[in-house]
Amino acid sequence: MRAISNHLPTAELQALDAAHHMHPFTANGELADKGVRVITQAKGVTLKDSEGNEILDAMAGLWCVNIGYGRDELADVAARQMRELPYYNTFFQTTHVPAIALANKLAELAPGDLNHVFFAGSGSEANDTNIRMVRHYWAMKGKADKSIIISRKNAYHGSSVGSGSLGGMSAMHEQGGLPIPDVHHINQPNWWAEGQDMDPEAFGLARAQELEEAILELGEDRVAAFIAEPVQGAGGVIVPPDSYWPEIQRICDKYEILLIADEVICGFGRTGNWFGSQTVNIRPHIMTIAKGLSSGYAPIGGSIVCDEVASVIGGGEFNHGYTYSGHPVAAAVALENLRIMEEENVVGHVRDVAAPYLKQKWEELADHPLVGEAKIVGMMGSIALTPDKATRAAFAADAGTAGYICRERCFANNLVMRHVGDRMIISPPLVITCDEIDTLIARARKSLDECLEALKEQDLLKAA
Ligand code: PXG
Repeated sequence: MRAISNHLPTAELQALDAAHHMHPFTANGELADKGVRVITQAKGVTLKDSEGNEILDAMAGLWCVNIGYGRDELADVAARQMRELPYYNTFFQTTHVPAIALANKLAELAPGDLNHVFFAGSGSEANDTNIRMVRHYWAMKGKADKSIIISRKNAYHGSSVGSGSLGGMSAMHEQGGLPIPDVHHINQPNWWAEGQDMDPEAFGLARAQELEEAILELGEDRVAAFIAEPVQGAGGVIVPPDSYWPEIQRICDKYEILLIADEVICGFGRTGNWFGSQTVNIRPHIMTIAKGLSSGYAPIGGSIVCDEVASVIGGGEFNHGYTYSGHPVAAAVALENLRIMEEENVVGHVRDVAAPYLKQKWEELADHPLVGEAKIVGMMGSIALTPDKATRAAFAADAGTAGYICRERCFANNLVMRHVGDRMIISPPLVITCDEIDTLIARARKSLDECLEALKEQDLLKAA
């Protein structure tokens, strides 16, 4: 077989991809007809494709390349670690230096008494760990009936059987027999889509109080934990009203429910603090981490666990773990990523420079005729497309029709901005400069203009 490389013509790479590669969350037949985009290289915030296009990646890959592409330090550390100790496990009373060092570093960075780390290979695996860990915790305390985990509709916690069950994506639950038993979903704090004529703060409070209602209905002695993203990411960057999180914290405290903050997107600087929990001011017992932990350079995730839960779990054998828990190469890469973030004060850059500048420019997009609200926390933002701002109307066409048109215009204008239904979302690398933010906004605005024209031409600018 001929070597497959960047040098093959795009059409040939597309045909080979279509023949043998099954893509995640993709209608593979349709994609094969359309032709997949082949990304060949990347540097800073810019991707290059096989046609030579230079594309500003306003999604940081899949919300993960926080320090930007092309950092040689990470490549060097990975090569060094592979030579020294490419693999060893952390089962059977063994450990290695990268896992020791990374666990110590995470305990130092994490707030409060979140001092213990259980490693996984991804966010999905880490949330599977969390399901078993919180249930086992209560069983160890003699309360085995406390096994229900409350989550939220439209949450994303991963794609494995367990984490996909925690998530509240109905399209995922429709396939493969999800959810597993003893997972309960309450409504999300999405004021734009679901707040009707309520004031946002009153709505935020009402949605938080659904947690209390659920606990009372299910029985306090049955509920183990509540899991949520500080700011929902894959659900469309849904920023909760300020009233939401203090009420959730109050309810978790009152009923002794473990609080799991899924920091897979919000963690490692995305919201302007090391963790989203600090931004929304909550005190989780467990934080799920992945993505920005290694800036996506190596697959690694984990659970950062508080003293109390770790001590109870440590009272016996926890029959759980992954071949790649604390993988030495991934751990070494993550450590180097965190070292760079500290040395270059990436979180400070977000807080003091990039996020305030992006916020100003992003919120100006709300002037656009197609844009209802523009929401942003740190470096994760969303805009709601609407045919009628005054009534916050949805489009008459199927949800996602307008969003898809907009996304296609973005790609044509060399910008990766995603759509979730008819919300457009961004989550750029944290190291993005103000000049690059200007480029991002200019391309977004041009794409919105073109999307508006296309919607008019296709007679789609109609309210439901
Ligand atoms: N929790 C959260 C909050 C996530 O965003 C996961 C867990 C699962 O992590 P892994 O590493 O198993 O993928 C995620 C992942 C999207 C998209 O379309 C988002 C994610 C993954 C894939 C697609 O926005 N987030």
